[in-house]
Amino acid sequence: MKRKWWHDKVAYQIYPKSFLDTNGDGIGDLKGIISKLDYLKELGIDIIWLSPVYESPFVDQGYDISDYYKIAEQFGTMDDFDTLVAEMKKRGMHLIMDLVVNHCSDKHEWFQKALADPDGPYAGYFYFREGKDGKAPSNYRSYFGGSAWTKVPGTNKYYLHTFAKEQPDLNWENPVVRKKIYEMINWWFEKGISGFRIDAIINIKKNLDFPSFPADGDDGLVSCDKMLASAHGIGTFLEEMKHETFDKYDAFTVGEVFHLKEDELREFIGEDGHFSTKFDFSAHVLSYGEHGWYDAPALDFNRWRTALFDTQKADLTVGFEANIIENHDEPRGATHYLPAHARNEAGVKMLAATYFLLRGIPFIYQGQEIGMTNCPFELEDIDDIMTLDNYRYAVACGFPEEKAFAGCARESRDNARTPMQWSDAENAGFTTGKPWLKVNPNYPEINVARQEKEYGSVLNFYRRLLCFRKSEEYRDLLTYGTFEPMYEDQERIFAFKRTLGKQCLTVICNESPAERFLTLKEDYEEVVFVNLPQVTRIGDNLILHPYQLIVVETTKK
Ligand code: ISL
Ligand code: CA
Repeated sequence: MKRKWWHDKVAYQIYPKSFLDTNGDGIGDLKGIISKLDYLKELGIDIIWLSPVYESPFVDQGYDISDYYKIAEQFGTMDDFDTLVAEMKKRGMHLIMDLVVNHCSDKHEWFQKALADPDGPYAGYFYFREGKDGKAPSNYRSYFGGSAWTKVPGTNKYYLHTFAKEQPDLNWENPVVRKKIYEMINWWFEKGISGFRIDAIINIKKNLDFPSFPADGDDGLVSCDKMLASAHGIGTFLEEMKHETFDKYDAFTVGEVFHLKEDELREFIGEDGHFSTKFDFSAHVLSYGEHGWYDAPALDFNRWRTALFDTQKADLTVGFEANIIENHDEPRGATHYLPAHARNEAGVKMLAATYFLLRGIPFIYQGQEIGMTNCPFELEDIDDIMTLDNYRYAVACGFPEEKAFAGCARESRDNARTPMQWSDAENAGFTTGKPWLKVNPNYPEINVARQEKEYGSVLNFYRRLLCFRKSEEYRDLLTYGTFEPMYEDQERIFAFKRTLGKQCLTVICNESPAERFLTLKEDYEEVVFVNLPQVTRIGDNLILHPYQLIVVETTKK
């Protein structure tokens, strides 16, 4: 495998609105990020993924862009951005931006011009289609609820939006649109960034017949996923984009790719794939409810382990996946992936190690490194458009309000978006003003300042874990080593082996609340990494304490 500069790197996602506010307006900003670069460097971060900072009406928190060439004034100025890039360069860090080009904001100049002249050239930047029998062209439900078609005022035409109505989908079939997108991408590269995380990218290829499908809900609509699944030929767009942009800059690109067909893996993340890597969402999708978030199933250990292991096995000869525990669209991993009995410091550390010693590029989401948890919300605390939609849908389906809300709150994207907990000062040290979103009330216990001082804190564990991953001794093994599941017959044991040449590490985690006795299948050299100080070994047997993680150097028996 050709070695790439990003293979052994560790990334960190910043959700700028919630990271750190420096001017008291309750909204995080670029200056806040700049002031914490040393903190991130010390944590062991090489790459920062910045969620959107472009000008936006913030209907979907910046994922609705009204000007791709401007920084949102809430976040600062283009000078601040240039300073951020320069300060990161100084520290040997790389910045990747969020590329949101499936759709833009309805306030974008292109869409405004399209509305002003629905038969003119700008209408061709979007999907404007005639209605049928006084109704929308087809029966798609958007991801954020309701029809994916909204009427163009004063006409019989509708425009397509797979997300909110304020996020019209861009017409990738139009070569002028593609050219403008590539120009914009290259403009950002010229500013010194190293790549992109690429939003909702599977959505760019539509089935241009826009057929209706049998309804999958009481609303008579069907998820727009159904139409997207019937579209073919996305690879042509992705290859063109890569050729016109990423290839020229040796960029690192991460696709937000859901629902990949099995035979497409190599095409997407193989050596000459469309992207450097893509996120592994196999664990996340286990919680999709049949009707939305309110009937999301509880996490099942065996399904979770199998999902992650299957990805690892499929990837081995193909490429690298980006491993995440959580992101800005998901509940907090410390709550979501751990059973109630393991929601403690040892459990959080164990979870980190299960992911970060896998093969792939680790991505940490802000606050994960201190074990931030889901937040106790009331309905009026919720900001997120998707949570509110899931709640309304659940109530419309006849679920009692309280139960509907409890289900949606558990899965809410706002869990990840509460302000970063820096200290036990008011508002967790995030702002001196009124935070834009509720601060998790557990900030006096869970915060950076406190964990800096405690040797055994989650934060210090993350630092040690990243050091271990990047140590001279194990870096190559943990980057390029093969993956093999271990002890799969053992309930609630998550274990795997990484091997490179003669070197072998076996990672063993006890997810159960009880002590476990494990007879090692291999010759045991030494324990090289742990989350609990005490390791009990009797001959070839290990006694695993609840939530214990042990990494042993082993040799084949
Ligand atoms: O959030 C999801 C699952 O939890 C997805 O359905 C998500 O909406 C989808 O993956 C696309 O997400 C991305 O694009 C959206 C934006 O709201 C998300 O924040 C972003 O990550 C629209 O731009
Ligand atoms: Ca601010």
